[in-house]
Amino acid sequence: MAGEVDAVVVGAGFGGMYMLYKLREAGFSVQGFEAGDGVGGTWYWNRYPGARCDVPSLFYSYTWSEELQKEWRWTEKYAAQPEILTYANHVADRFDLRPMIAFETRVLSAHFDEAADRWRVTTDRGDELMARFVVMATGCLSTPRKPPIPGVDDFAGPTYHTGAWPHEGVDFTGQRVAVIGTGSSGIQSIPQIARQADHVTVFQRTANYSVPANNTPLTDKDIEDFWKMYPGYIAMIKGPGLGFGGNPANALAATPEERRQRFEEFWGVGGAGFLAAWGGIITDLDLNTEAADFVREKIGETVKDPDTAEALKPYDHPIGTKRICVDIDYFETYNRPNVTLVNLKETPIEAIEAHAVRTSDATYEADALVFATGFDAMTGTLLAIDIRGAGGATLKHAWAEGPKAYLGLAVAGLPNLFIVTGPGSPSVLSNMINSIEQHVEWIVDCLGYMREHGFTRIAADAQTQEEWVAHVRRVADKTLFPRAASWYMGANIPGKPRVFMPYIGSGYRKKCADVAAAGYEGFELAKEPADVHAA
Ligand code: NA7
Repeated sequence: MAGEVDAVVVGAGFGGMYMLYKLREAGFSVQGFEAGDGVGGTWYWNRYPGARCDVPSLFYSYTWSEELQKEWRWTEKYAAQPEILTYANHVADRFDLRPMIAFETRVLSAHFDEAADRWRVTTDRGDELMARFVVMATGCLSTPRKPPIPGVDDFAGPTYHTGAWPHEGVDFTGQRVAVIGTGSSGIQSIPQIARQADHVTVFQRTANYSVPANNTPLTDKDIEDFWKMYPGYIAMIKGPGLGFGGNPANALAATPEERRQRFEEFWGVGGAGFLAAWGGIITDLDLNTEAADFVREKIGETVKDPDTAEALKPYDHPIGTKRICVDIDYFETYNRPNVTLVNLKETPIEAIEAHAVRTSDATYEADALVFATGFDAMTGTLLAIDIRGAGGATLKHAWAEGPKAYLGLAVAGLPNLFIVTGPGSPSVLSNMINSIEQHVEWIVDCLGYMREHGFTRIAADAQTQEEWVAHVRRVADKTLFPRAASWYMGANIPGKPRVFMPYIGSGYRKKCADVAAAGYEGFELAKEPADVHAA
C-alpha cells in the first residue's frame, strides 16, 4: 500500500475502532493497521482460560451509540473474554469498520517529514503511507514479556504466555503444568487450569490481593436498573473527571467495627470496588493496612493449609498499589490436592530446564509452562516502533528517562501524533472504555479545529509537557502508589525508568476540555512548517 491519507490509526482494539469510526464520520480519510487478524486488541490476544474484564460488563461498553448500548445484551456481571471479543466484532461489523483496517500488518516506523508536515509510516508488509496525522491506539498492555530467567527458552514442552494465548485453546488434560506469575492473569487462569490439568505448580514471587468477583448472570432487572441510572452515569463520566485519592475523614470518624462492617459489605458485593469501601484507602496507610488485614484474614479463612495460606498473604505492598485482582475461586483452588504453591520469596527460581523449573531447593517437573508474567506496560509497544519526530528526534531518546507526554495525549517533538490513553493520562487506573472515548473525541475535535483554522501542525510545548509530567508525579507521590514495585511504575521490567505512569488526579477531563477551549493551550500550532504560533 502506498499513497496518502489524512490519518493513520495504529491498533484496532477499542481505542482504534472508535478512532476510525469518528475520523470517518468527521470526513477524514483514514487507514488503520492492526497486527492481529481481527479486531479487539487486548481481548483478541488474551484468550487464556478464565480471562474476564474486572470492570462490570454494563460499564465496559461504548457509550457513544445508545442504539448499540440498547441492542447489546451482556450475559454476566463480569463478561468473559469470548463475549467481549464477540462484542468487538459486532461493533466492527455494525459500523462497517473492517474495510478501513489492514490486518496482520505491524507498523514498523513513523518518521515525520518536516518539509511536508506529514508522517511517513511503514509496515512489515512493505506499505509506505504518508499521513498528516498518526494516532497510536496501541493499548496499554500489549507487549507481553517473558522474564529474563536463565534457560527461559530451554523448556522442551509447549510454553504459553497469557497475553498471546493460542486461538484454538489449550487442552491441559493429564498434564503437569507450571504457571509463573500471580497477577490478574495468573489469578484468573490458575483455577481454570487446575480443573483440567493433572497437576499445577504455581510459582509466586509476589502474593497479591484479590477480591472475589461474585460473578452472576445478568437479569432483566439488572438491565432495567442500569438504564434507570444511565443518565446519572453518563453525567458522571462526562463530568470533570474523578481522581483516585479520596479523603479518609469519614473512615477515620467511624469506629473500627463500622469500618469492618463496610469492608464486609463491599467484600460481599465483590470486585475491585472493594477499594471504594472507604475514601482514602489509597492515601492513608493506617486505613489501607486495615483493609489489607481484612483481605489477609479472608485468605486465612479460605485456604486450609496454614503454610500455604500464609504464603498467599500479601505483606510487601499496600492494598491497591498493584492492580487489585478480581477472582473466581482463586484462593479456594489451593485447597485442591493437585495444586502446589511455590513461594519464590523463599526459594527463587534458578533456571528453567528442558522438563522442569528449578528453584533454589527443588526441581519441579512439568509438561507445559505458562507465563502469566505481564507486559511491558504503557510504553513497550510505542517504543518498539521506530518513531522519529521533528529534526529526527526519536521517541526512544525523548523517553530515555521515562515517558513524557502532555496530558498523556501528545509528545513534544512529535507533531501531529497522538496517543490514545498514553502515559500521563488516567488510562489503566480508570475505566479504559470511558477514557478511550474521551481521548478519541478530544483528538477528533482537535483535528477538526485545525482543519477549520487552516493549521497543518500541532505539537505539545516542551515546557508545558515538563510541568504536566511533574504534576502527574506530585499527585502520585501524595498517595501510596509509589510504595509498590508495580508495572504502573515500570518496575516489572529490568532497567525501565521508575516513573508512575497513569494520572490519578481529579479534574482530568475538565483540564483537557479547557485546553481545547483555549485554542489548544500548551500546544504550538502552525499553518506552514516555518510559521509557528504558540497558542
Ligand atoms: P502482572 O500484573 O504484571 O503480573 C505478572 C506476574 O508475573 C506477577 O505476579 C509478577 O511478580 C510475576 N513475575 C514477573 N516476572 C517474574 C519472574 N522473573 N519470576 C517470577 N514471577 C515473575 O501481569 P498480568 O498479566 O497478570 O496482569 C496485567 C494487567 O492485565 C492487570 O493488572 C490488569 O489490569 C489486566 P511480581 O509482582 O513482579 O513480583
